[in-house]
Amino acid sequence: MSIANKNALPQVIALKSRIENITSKGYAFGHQDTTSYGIGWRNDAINYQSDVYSVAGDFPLVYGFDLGRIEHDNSLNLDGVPFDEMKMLIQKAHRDGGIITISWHADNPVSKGDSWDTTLAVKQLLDGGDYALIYKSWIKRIADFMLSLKDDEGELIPIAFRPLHEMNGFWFWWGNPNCSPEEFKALWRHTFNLLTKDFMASNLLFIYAPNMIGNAEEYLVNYPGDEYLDMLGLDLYQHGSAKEFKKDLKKNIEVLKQVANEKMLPFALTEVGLEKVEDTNWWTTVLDEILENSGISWVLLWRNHTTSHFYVPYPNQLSVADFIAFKNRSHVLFLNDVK
Ligand code: BMA
Repeated sequence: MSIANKNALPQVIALKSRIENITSKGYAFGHQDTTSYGIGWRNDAINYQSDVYSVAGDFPLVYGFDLGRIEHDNSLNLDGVPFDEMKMLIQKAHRDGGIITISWHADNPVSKGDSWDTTLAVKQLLDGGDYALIYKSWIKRIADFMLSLKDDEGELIPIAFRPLHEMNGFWFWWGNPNCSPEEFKALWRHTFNLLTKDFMASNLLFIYAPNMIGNAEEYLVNYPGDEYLDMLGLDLYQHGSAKEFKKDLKKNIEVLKQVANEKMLPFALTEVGLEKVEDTNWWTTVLDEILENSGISWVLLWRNHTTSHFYVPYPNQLSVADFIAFKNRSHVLFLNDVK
């Protein structure tokens, strides 16, 4: 078993093998910000909850969090989650046996706009660039947070980190029209080196995760090299019909699997969903129909923000019954399935 960071801790190696072994039983269910907030509630440090738990009586096996705005040393992330609370929720999820994955919707270091501010930036963040020192200080804050994530014995919690995601999309400043593939690769390697060498963040697995692609060649356009990552991801949302989505999902998983087999890496659907889930049987007839036996390690559904922006059911939502049926399938793994 090899890890890109040669100084990675044993628990990171264990995490990678755990991620690989999940596929012998099925795939894990994941949800972004699941214990931070949901529809009509926010974590209050008294009641530990999740819409997934309210609806299905079990927690996800994969817990997604996001570090956007930690780069400014803010106390809240871009979606209003306090970082000190996030740390506690990560510790709790880890204590319970969950897998933690973290993304980073980084602000634009040049314009100081958000991730979606596509002011050209990437070249200036590399060594010698006008914003290299600023970027380095931002990565230091990422490393400091990662290195503060410790379990009850004081050991570092292993994290599956998914920075600079959806780089083949036009919407983020690190996305393809806003930097060339070569610049992107340089930024990824630079970020990896800063985290693992300069700042010694030894508890990270690195996930490379483009958005929807058409073939393996496209998937690899921004691929920074085998020595710089540990796992492959892919983000894909349903924007049109179920029929179209199923076709795309099937095709994208085939490509992901093909690349993963060649590179001998585990793979996951790192963001998936149908906003508002207005399809009563979406879980069993759309999602799991394609994911069963697909070889993915997990599927992560995006966050439950408001009644017009959510991806998993909350009590009385129209897909609740089907979500429970989905959860009860033996190959769909929630937290209690691994206890
Ligand atoms: C997007 C939306 C945004 C959010 C961002 C980071 O997909 O949910 O509202 O700020 O993810 O979580």
